[in-house]
Amino acid sequence: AGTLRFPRDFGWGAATSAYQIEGAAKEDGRGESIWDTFSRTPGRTRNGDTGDVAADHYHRWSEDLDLMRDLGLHSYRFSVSWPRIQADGTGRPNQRGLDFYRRLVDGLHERGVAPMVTLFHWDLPQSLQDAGGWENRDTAYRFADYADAVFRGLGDQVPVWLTVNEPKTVVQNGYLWGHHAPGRQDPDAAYLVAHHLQLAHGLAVRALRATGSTARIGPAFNLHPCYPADDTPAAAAATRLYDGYENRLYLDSVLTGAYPADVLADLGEDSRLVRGIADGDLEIISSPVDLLAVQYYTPIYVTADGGTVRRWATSEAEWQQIYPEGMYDILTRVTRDYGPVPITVTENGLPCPDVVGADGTVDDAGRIAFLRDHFAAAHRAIAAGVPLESYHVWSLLDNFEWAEGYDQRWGLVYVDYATQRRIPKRSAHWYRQVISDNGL
Ligand code: GCO
Repeated sequence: AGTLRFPRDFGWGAATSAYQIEGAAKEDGRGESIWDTFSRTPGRTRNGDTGDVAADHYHRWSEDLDLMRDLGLHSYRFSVSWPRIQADGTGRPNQRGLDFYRRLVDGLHERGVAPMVTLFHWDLPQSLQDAGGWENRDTAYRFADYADAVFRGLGDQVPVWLTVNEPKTVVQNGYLWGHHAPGRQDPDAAYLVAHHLQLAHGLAVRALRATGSTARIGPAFNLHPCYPADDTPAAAAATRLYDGYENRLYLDSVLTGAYPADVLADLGEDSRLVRGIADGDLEIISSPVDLLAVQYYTPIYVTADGGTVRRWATSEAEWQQIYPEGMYDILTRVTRDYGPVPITVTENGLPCPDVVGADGTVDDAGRIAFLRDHFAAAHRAIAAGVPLESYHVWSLLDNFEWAEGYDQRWGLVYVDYATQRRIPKRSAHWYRQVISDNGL
C-alpha cells in the first residue's frame, strides 16, 4: 500500500449549488427561476420535490460554514443564484441578494476557507426563459451584465470564478431529453443553446477582465471519457464522434477557438448552431482562461451504431458507472490535447443509500471507497504531469438532486430534512483525515 502524498499546496474542497441547497425561494427579493417552474410542474421531479426549502442553507449558512471549518476544507465551491441578484434577469442588482453572498464570502475567509464561485448553475431567471432562454442570443449578454454585477458586488474577495456550470447538461438534459428545466426535446435548439452558453462564458471572462480584477476565471465542464465498446473500426469511429459531442464541442471552442469540424459536419450547415455563429463569436468564446474546472463522474462505452453500453457497476444514479481509471484518463487527456492549463476538479462523488444508524452515525463505506480510488487516480495523473491544483467533492451536503429530488444523497454531511439537522457521515470524518494528512 504505502501512502500517497499530494503536492504541498494542493487544495481540498467540497461543492454545492444554489438551487440545490439554499431554499428560501421567495425571500429577500429573489425572483423565479426555471427550476422553480419546472420542479413545481406535476410529474417533473421525483415525489414532486422542489427546492423551496432544500437544505435551508440560506438560513443555516453560518452553521454550514462551521462544518466546513471543522472538516478543514481549503476551498468551498458554491454558486450564486442569478434570480437573487436580478429577479427578472436584468437591471439594477438586488442589494439583499448580494449581501447574502457577501456574508458567505466573508464568513468563509474568517474560517480560512477560500471561496470558489460559480456564476451559473442552471437557475436561469424565468423572465429570461419567457424571452427565449438560452435559445435567445441576448441571454448571453444578459449573463455578462449579471456577471459584472456579481464581480463588482463581491469584488476582490473571490479568488476564483467559474462561469457556466456544465453547459453540456443544460444542452442534453434540458433540451435533448427534457428531464431537466426547461424540459424541451429539440435537438436543433439544443446545439444553438450550446453556442449561446459558450458565448455567455466568453463574455463573462471579458467582463471580469474589464473590471481590472486579478482574480482567476474559467469554465466548468463535465467531461466523459468515451471508449469503444468493442474493437471494431466502426465502434472506434462512433466513439470519436461521440467524444466530439461530449467533450470537444466545449473544450475545443474555449481552448482552441474552433468548434470540432466533425461535430459541425454531423450537425449540418442548416443547423441552428452553424447558422447561429456570428463573426467574432469564437474569439469571444476562446478568451484566455486561467484554469479549467473538470467534473468527472462516469465513463461512456460507445457501440458501432453510436449507442452505449454499460461495462462497470452502476451507482444509485443509473447514469453513473464506477470507474476511477476514467479520472486518470480524462485528466491526462486534457493536458495532452490542450496543453498545461491549470486544472481543478470541481465535482466528483457518489450517491449512497445513506441512513442514520441506531448509534446516530451514517456509515457510508461505499462513498469512502469511491473517493479513495478517485483521489488515487488523480494522484497518478499529477505524477504523470497534469497541473491539477485542487479537488472538490460533490457534495458538501445532501441536497436537491434535480429531477431525482431528495431521494439521492450525495453529501459528505447527512441532512435530516424533517429537522434540517446536519450529521457528518463517516466519509466526512475520513475526508477530514485525508485533508489533514494531505493524502491517503
Ligand atoms: C452539476 C451536477 C450537480 C449534481 C451532481 C450529481 O452540474 O454540477 O449535475 O448539480 O448534483 O452532478 O448528479
